[in-house]
Amino acid sequence: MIVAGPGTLQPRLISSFVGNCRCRQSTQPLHDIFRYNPGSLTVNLCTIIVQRQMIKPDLGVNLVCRNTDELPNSTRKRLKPGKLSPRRPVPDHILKPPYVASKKPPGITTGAEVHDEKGMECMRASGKLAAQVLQYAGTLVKPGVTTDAIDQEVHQMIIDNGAYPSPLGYGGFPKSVCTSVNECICHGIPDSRELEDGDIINIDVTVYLNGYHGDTSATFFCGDVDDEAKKLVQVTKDSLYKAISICGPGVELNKIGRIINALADEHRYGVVEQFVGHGVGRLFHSDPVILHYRNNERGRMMLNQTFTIEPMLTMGSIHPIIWDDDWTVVTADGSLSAQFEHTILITENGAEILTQC
Ligand SMILES: [Co+2]
Repeated sequence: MIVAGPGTLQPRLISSFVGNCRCRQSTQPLHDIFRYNPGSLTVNLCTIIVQRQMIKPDLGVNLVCRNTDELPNSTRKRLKPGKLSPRRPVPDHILKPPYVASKKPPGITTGAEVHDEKGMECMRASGKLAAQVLQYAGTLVKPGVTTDAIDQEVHQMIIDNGAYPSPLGYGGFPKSVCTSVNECICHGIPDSRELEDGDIINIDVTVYLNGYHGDTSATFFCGDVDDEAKKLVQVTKDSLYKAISICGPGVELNKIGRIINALADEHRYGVVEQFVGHGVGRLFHSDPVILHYRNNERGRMMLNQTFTIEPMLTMGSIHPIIWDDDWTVVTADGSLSAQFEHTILITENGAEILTQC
């Protein structure tokens, strides 16, 4: 298949699940930090690929875990890791993506996901299931509920529907869903932490059904959430829908980042740069890279193509710090972060949101 998109992932691919690498605060341009280097690459779940050597030397400067519990101007406590439950089994009859059995980190493929009729139907089915699971997961969000309990329910519902929870075993990710609470930007691992009144939590669901991934996330309120946090969540959601509204065949991909960044600017929110949207379909992560911030990257949307848009907006710092678990990404200053995500299909008339109930 000939692909005209931003075409190649080189030299700076990013995708939406990272791991085994550390992010850092930097004054360097993003492209320097995230230059793609096949030799030094470790890919993980959802959002980046980084050149590890460039990242590691700064580890000592930017604390991976901070000692201070309190956050400035807030009664909220910093997020801390909880305990993980054992890995949940998946029945033999469920079709598993190839990366599950492989010991190697998942690779990145440079082809766009452009589908024939059958492929589009499969994408609609996996997108719909992902949306249903996400909607159900949202009903579980209440004070006192652990993120592990949400993982348990999500895992069971996906399996009951004959699908595989895509994050489980992707690059070593230990759970079936990502739960990112408060200052967690993305890739939070479900654990023993109980949700608290006033928390916000992003739940990111990806299912693998009949050989196709559907990927979606939303940020939910736990109990009584303050107005500032509510507004961040609403603007983040609005930015996703605004971006989707301009999509269509031949449209430049960089319009997505421009429209999201413009809305964030209006409200003085930050746009996280290191984690991006991605092609999705037969592969969990592929071309194109979808940048959510203002950029001039080349590449256009193609008819019958599927990819995600998944902006992460913050109230303060956009700099990510990754915990020792190699997954959990939090804002450097502990400020809140919200995210919404849909898988979309480029149609003749624009874009169809596949991850809708
Ligand atoms: Co994604």
